Amino acid sequence: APELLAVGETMAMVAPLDGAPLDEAREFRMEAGGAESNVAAHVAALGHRAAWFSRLGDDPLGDRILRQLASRGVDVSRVERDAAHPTGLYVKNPGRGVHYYRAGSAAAQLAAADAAAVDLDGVRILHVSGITAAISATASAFLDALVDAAHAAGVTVSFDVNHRAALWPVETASRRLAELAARADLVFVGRDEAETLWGTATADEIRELLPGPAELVVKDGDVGATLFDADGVRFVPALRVEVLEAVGAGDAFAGGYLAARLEGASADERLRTGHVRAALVLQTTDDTIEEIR
Ligand code: KDG
Repeated sequence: APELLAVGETMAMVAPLDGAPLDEAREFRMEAGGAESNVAAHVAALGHRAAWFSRLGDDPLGDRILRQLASRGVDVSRVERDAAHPTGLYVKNPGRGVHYYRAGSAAAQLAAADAAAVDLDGVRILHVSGITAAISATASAFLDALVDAAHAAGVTVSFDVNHRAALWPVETASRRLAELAARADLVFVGRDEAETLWGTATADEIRELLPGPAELVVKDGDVGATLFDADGVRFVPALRVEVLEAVGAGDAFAGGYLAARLEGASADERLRTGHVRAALVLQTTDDTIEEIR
């Protein structure tokens, strides 16, 4: 069984090769892009058994994602295919954000009843994110059912808030993401993201808002990350790096943290491993780091 199972939509990500704006770029690359599968890839790269579950279209983009994730060491054997709905797509416009083509995707069709088919046997950590709650009403219900199933099975639930402003209004996200975070055992959230969602300014204020999770990790960009757990509060500063592109750095941090956690590492070591993985991704235009592995 995998030590970590990550669940959530992965799309085909298209990005201009040379960082040129989308309306001018002439050459592109296409990689598997999904916050949760990125986490699985980092955990696998650090030597752990990591699997990813979602649903892909029964189309060439789906085939390509499966092949790319497998080549990053992720177990994709549980992934489902949907012949009636396509694999989602997203396109990066360097320096200006991303464009999603994911409405009606295969992953958005996941529904509460599908959670029962997700095999949690032997899994130590289930990693999910707020993106799944945002992509469709049925996927949101699937996420609730999956979290319930994990709790019932004694599997640790790791939740990255991952607010994506392009997917839903902030008022909706604010309420829903706080509720999901409160039900997780381990929560990752950005300080900025929390400010946008909940108006909290500091890590302490976020902990006051989310006293429930046994582990709460507040990431404050290039400043550092703070862990709140039963032993108290730990802060570890980020590494100083030249930032090329930040997409995927949060996933890298979570992957590093979770891999160290699987090893029983200390709080400081978990935070440090998160920073090291994030630093690798910050120095590339990839969402993950297959070439640095
Ligand atoms: O964290 C990186 C993700 O944002 C990216 O891979 C795409 O999963 C994605 C999303 O929904 O934004």
